[in-house]
Amino acid sequence: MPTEIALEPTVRITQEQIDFFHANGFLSVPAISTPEEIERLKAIYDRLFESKAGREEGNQFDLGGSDEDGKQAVLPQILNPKKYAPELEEGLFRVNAMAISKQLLGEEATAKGEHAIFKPARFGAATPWHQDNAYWGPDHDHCSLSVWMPLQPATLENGCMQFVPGSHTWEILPHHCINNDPRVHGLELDHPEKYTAGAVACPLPPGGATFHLNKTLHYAGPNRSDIPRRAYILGFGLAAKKRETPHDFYWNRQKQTPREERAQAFQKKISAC
Ligand SMILES: O=C(O)CCC(=O)C(=O)O
Repeated sequence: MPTEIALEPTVRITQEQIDFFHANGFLSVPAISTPEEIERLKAIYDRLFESKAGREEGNQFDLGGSDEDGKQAVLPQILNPKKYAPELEEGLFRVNAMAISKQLLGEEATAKGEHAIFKPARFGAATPWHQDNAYWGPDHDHCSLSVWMPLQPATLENGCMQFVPGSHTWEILPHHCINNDPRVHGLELDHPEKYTAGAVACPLPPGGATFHLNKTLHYAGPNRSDIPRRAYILGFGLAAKKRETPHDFYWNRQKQTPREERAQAFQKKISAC
């Protein structure tokens, strides 16, 4: 039997980059992968979206629209893509993302889930301004980050990431479902114009990555280009801490999404087997 050789990280960030991250709540790194790996990931990524992997389970859905069957999604998302393509477990991107996350958060940081957000050419919608923490359970405090890696150049035209420097130190701000439609899973910050004046855009080459904290305000524009915009996102974090008083994330209680209905129907189906 051949012995598998574990990949070693190929990137280490400097103290200056670590300080920048903690001062601003985000960091841009030019390469965590290789062109060969990006080509391999792109083929898997396209296969998963085209085959609607995870849809029945509620893990593939339209983050930005009402998510009806047969309607083209404006912001297709897959949660936990590696469940549908175990070959995604392997890769330098993952090893480098983890190593840099440990430099930023500490050695105790562990993997906290992953997802993929696709913006079809000339069609993909904006991902509105939000804080990731606004999606999560209200009874814990989190210290985590997301590693956002594009599989083609990420530009202002196709929807690169944009961040508000320093917003990671703010409270979790009020959000609502996109278009105030409770069928839409995606969240949008209330009155973004009040908070986003100093936003910074982070264009990247394929296989580069941005790192941002759980309260950093961020946005990615619509895809107005002729090429699809593919992003793969890995989460890392420390253990969440139970709060004495839970947050009131009323925006999540108002949701009634087809994604959740599919997830519940799927659970019922498998528990009946
Ligand atoms: O890919 C996008 O359009 C947005 C990604 C995002 O919001 C995130 O990674 O937290």
